[in-house]
Amino acid sequence: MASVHYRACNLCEAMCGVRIEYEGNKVLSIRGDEEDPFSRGHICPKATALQALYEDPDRLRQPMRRRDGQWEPISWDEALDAAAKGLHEVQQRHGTSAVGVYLGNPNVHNTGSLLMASLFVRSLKTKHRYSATSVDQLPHMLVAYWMFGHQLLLPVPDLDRTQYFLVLGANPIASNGSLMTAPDVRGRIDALKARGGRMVVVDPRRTETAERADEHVFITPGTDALLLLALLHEVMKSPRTVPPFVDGLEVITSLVKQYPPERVAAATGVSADTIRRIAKDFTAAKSAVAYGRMGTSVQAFGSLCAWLISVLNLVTGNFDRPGGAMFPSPVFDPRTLPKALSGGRGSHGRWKSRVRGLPETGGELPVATLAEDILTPGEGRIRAMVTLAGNPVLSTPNGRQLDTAFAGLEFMVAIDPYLNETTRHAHLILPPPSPLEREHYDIAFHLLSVRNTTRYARALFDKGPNARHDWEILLGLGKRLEALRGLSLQRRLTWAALERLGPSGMLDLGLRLGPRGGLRGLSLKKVEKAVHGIDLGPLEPVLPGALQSKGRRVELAPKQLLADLARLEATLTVSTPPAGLMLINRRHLRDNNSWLHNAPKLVSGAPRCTLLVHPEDAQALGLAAGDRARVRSRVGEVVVPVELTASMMKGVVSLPHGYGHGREGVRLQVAAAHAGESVNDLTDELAIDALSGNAAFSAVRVEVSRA
Ligand SMILES: Nc1nc2c(c(=O)[nH]1)N[C@H]1C(S)=C(S)[C@@H](COP(=O)(O)OP(=O)(O)OC[C@H]3O[C@@H](n4cnc5c(=O)[nH]c(N)nc54)[C@H](O)[C@@H]3O)O[C@H]1N2
Ligand SMILES: Nc1nc2c(c(=O)[nH]1)N[C@H]1C(S)=C(S)[C@@H](COP(=O)(O)OP(=O)(O)OC[C@H]3O[C@@H](n4cnc5c(=O)[nH]c(N)nc54)[C@H](O)[C@@H]3O)O[C@H]1N2
Ligand code: SF4
Ligand SMILES: [Mo]
Repeated sequence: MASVHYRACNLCEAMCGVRIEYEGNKVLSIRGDEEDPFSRGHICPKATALQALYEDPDRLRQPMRRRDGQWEPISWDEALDAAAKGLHEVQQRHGTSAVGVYLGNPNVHNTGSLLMASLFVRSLKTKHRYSATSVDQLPHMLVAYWMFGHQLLLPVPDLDRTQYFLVLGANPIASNGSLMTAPDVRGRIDALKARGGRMVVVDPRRTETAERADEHVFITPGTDALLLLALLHEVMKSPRTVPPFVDGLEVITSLVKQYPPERVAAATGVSADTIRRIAKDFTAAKSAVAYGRMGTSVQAFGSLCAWLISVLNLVTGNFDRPGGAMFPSPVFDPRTLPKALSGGRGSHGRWKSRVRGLPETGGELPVATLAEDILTPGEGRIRAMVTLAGNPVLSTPNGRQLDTAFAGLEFMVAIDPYLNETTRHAHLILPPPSPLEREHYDIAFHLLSVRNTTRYARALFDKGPNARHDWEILLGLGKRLEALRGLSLQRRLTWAALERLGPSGMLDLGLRLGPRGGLRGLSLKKVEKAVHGIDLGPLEPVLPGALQSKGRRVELAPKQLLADLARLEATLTVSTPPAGLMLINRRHLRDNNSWLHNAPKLVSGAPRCTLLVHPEDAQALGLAAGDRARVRSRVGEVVVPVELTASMMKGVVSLPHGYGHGREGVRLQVAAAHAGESVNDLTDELAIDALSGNAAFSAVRVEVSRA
């Protein structure tokens, strides 16, 4: 007899409700949950990967050890003991910071990891901590820390109520939204238009999102901060008022005087008239919100962009009010967890990377420095690595260099269900079960959601006795590592208590102690009973109470950001632009970073790892559709098929991110047949947002020729 299970899909940030029909231990179908008040039945093609991941014969189901180039299955106890011992020995030989750790994106989609990974990372006692944050949203977090006093106070566009949606460098129709949890983003954009609202997309490519907008504006990659300053110049021609808890308006008022639209038009490729018109429409709209994502985050001025976007929303009165940028109020709020579990309010510059001297942010170093911190001889060098749900060989700049670095490590442990481009370098792989075999609560994305909701589901399938969840692996390793150093009774009790409590115990506590907790309030049981999730209403104003800064004030003009403007200013005085084309990246609805290419349904159809080139650029290069092009950057080269399209801005070419599965030794049969090339074999580890250290993937200079 078939049964039905409801949960939220955890494969991207949208939190769509899914309805899974199953019989015994078999999935029969996966559909959208029509009764989910938030996602209203919407899902995307990736939801089927929940089944594909569960069934994938390539997914590892037992710990693996590499010996003399051969992989052999071993028991969990053996594996955890060997992993802890290997790490401990490297630390004894070379010091605690000789072990580095990298946390990848799926951690943020994994309830147990989100709750327990910090504890494990702390137990490593290393300063060499890295994560996918520094190839992603790091500038937003740093700016939030400086402006609002907490790295997780991230403003979210109130998509369902805004009348003017200005999108810079995001493609939510393909990505399903980021730092903006909004299931069925397409339907929500249609609703915006149906209520007479307007959407303007600023992007060097006319994307799927731009196609649906009222207006698309091409922009030269990496110049959004200039555009934002010019928009502010126009907006601030009339006097602006800000709430009494906001400091720094005078600084902004005088700063933006230097950026009339004419001054930035040539650099940005956006005409002064267009800038003036957007500024006028933005201020005239009943409500408006500017929203910037990957295109503005992973570029040389990522922090300036994140800052100026919030400034624009703030000075136009579109902050913390319906239709503007708002802060969600999650019922389980990770910001209220003890620092050991959550990472705290934020930090910057407490220590520096060993080789390039880049500052730490939020306790992490920029991953663009990881390879050099492994490869450069000398004191404090990294000799061993732990990767947790990450594939940095494909996802961080100059991936080939990291490939080489990992290959030379004394010891490496990967916590990952696949033998892929990164984990092939490990000595031990510790694989967790697939998403359907674990409970799920979105700890991160309720913080970023366009509506307040809550939802929890238990595991659909029993993981079986011979499997360990991520959190069990993390606690198992942390405990063993500390035991090798001589564990105090108190620490032993702490680990044991956490093992007993588990993620569900922690969730229950957090819900009960949270804003909707209390005697008759929410508990995990109550949330679980509401199988389609609970709608808690639209976002509500929370300022100044929610601010975590001294005196609960917003700093409109943080000194670090003001100082960084000199770097931007310098780009305006360059007389001759460098030669070559500018490379940007893209996402496709059926990709998910580097790791869902082993799901057959998601890779079917025409090959997607192509170089998009404007027809006029192609002609000048002697390239025709279907040709193969050699693309060369400072760090490497790839050969890829060419696709001609006028959707590209002239002078700009685009490759998807997340391909490159042709490397030797990966065990991903389907992906290997759709290998493609890795865009990060071209991106440059020296190209960063100098302020945050975030990777600058946009505007990489490349030479393109016929292969
Ligand atoms: N050039 C370029 N580079 C980019 C980007 C870009 O746009 N352009 N985007 C960047 C962005 S936004 C991100 S987030 C990063 C992603 O970078 P990463 O997080 O390093 O890479 P992913 O491709 O997400 O790989 C995830 C890994 O986690 C494993 N995994 C999946 N689920 C689980 C789980 O539940 N537990 C465990 N233990 N492992 C799991 C997968 O098998 C895979 O090995 O890439 C970045 N890199
Ligand atoms: N289908 C699918 N969905 C995903 C993912 C996936 O890999 N596939 N990954 C998930 C992850 S981890 C994340 S972080 C999100 C990312 O979500 P988004 O940020 O929405 O995704 P991207 O497609 O990277 O959008 C970036 C856009 O910026 C543009 N761009 C590039 N350079 C510039 C520039 O300098 N200025 C401006 N204005 N635009 C520029 C690009 O052309 C692109 O359209 O997506 C998530 N969802
Ligand atoms: S949009 Fe995201 S959450 Fe929704 S079904 Fe697709 S992958 Fe899952
Ligand atoms: Mo990401």
